[in-house]
Amino acid sequence: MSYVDEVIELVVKKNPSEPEFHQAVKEVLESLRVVIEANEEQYRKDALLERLVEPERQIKFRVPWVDDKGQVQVNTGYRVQFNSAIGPYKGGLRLHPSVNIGIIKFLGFEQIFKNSLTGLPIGGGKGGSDFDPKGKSDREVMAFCQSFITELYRYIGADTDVPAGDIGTGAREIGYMYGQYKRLTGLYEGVLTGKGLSYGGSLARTQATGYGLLYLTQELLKINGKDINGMTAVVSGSGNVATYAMEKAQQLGVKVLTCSDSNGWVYDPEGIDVAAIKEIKEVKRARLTEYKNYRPNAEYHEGRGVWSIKADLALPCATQNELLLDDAKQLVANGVTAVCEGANMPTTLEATEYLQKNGVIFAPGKAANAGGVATSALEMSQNSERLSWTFEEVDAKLKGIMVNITHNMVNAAERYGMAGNYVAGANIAGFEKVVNAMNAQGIV
Ligand code: NDP
Ligand code: 2IT
Repeated sequence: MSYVDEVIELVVKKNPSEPEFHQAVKEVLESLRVVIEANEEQYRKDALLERLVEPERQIKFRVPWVDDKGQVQVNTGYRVQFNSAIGPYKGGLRLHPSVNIGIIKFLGFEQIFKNSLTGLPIGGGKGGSDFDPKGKSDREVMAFCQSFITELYRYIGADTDVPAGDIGTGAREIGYMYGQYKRLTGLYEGVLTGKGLSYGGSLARTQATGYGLLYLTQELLKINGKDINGMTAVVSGSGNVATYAMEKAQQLGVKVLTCSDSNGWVYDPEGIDVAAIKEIKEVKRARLTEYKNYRPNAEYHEGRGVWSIKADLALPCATQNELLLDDAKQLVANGVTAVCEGANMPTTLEATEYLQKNGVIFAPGKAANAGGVATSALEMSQNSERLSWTFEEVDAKLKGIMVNITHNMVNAAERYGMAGNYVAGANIAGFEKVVNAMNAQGIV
């Protein structure tokens, strides 16, 4: 059996009931097959892949807090410190009822290669909890965040592990976590990113993932001889990534037709009103059903359905496995040009394969959504030098990073005879630096 197949089998056997982690490992290792086979003997001897798929450390803890009725609630907290070969662990904290160790491991594994692709010195990690911020009062969210950090604070730090936002963790949650970290340690340091601008946050971090997604999409289309200006797009999600993806898309001359939340989706043939989405989601923390109050001509549908609308671009920006094989077939039938992932692993393996086989330009999340973590690393730099850069400076750096990632991904695929396969390109480009650093640092 080949080394790649052996390690995939090992991962499934050692980590049963973690299907998302299996999926992430399969996607990466399958696409690295050529690279690994070229070095198989040495990698096998060094157990390189076994080390790569085993997190350096996994922390799991109890998070008790008191709700507004005086009832004690108990959640589970996680932090997976996956790989520190190229820098301190870096990655977000997801707060969603679906969170379990397999989800955090898939996200942490992806994060290793994504962070490497940014070209910045950050290792891979991820954390979170099965806590659901939806419908909770600010006090309840604060009680949870304080309890979460009261355990996690001993494992994180500006030079060891720097968490940030993800699903369910935005500026409010980061603020409460930062306050508690500072209270417990007495340190005013850049231990979290995505902070508010008044206490060490970076301009453009809020916009970074969505804007970065569009910078990469624009560049990738250009490389393929196409102009993004004048295209149409279908977007899923209506959170941080989706909102700023829609905003930048519109700035680049794209008409955005849809967005969604976990209850339903809107179709606005005149183009989504991003200011309305911001008010509904960021200010009111309400549901998309409200969108019709702002745009009476738009349609609201329960359930899922954004991929049924004909468009040039599909930008999944909500969650994992939200674009399935049938959706891919529908997109292809509707003549989609490109699918670029704002979310982490939103497209299933079968759907990805179908899109690639049918000539759709497909940009994987670990490249396409790397703008968020890249700008987090820029926030770390600003915190270290105790200075803050202007919006224009950060945005220009973000754009440069995304353009670089695009070319590195395209070139890596070509180098290994897989031109146009950007999944392979991103994985190869991300893998090379990490492996180089792991080899240089010996068996650790
Ligand atoms: P938010 O919490 O701001 O928004 C998430 C959006 O996705 C909401 O519209 C939410 O709907 C929807 N959603 C979440 N879970 C589900 C689900 N199970 N089914 C259907 N819809 C769902 O998160 P972000 O925008 O920050 O994150 C979105 C994706 O982007 C995630 O995959 C995340 O890992 C990834 N990402 C985020 C980065 C960041 O900087 N924030 C950076 C890189 C990637 P509802 O409100 O109804 O739950
Ligand atoms: O998936 C991701 O890259 C993020 N949620 C952002 C991580 C970060 O550290 O900014």
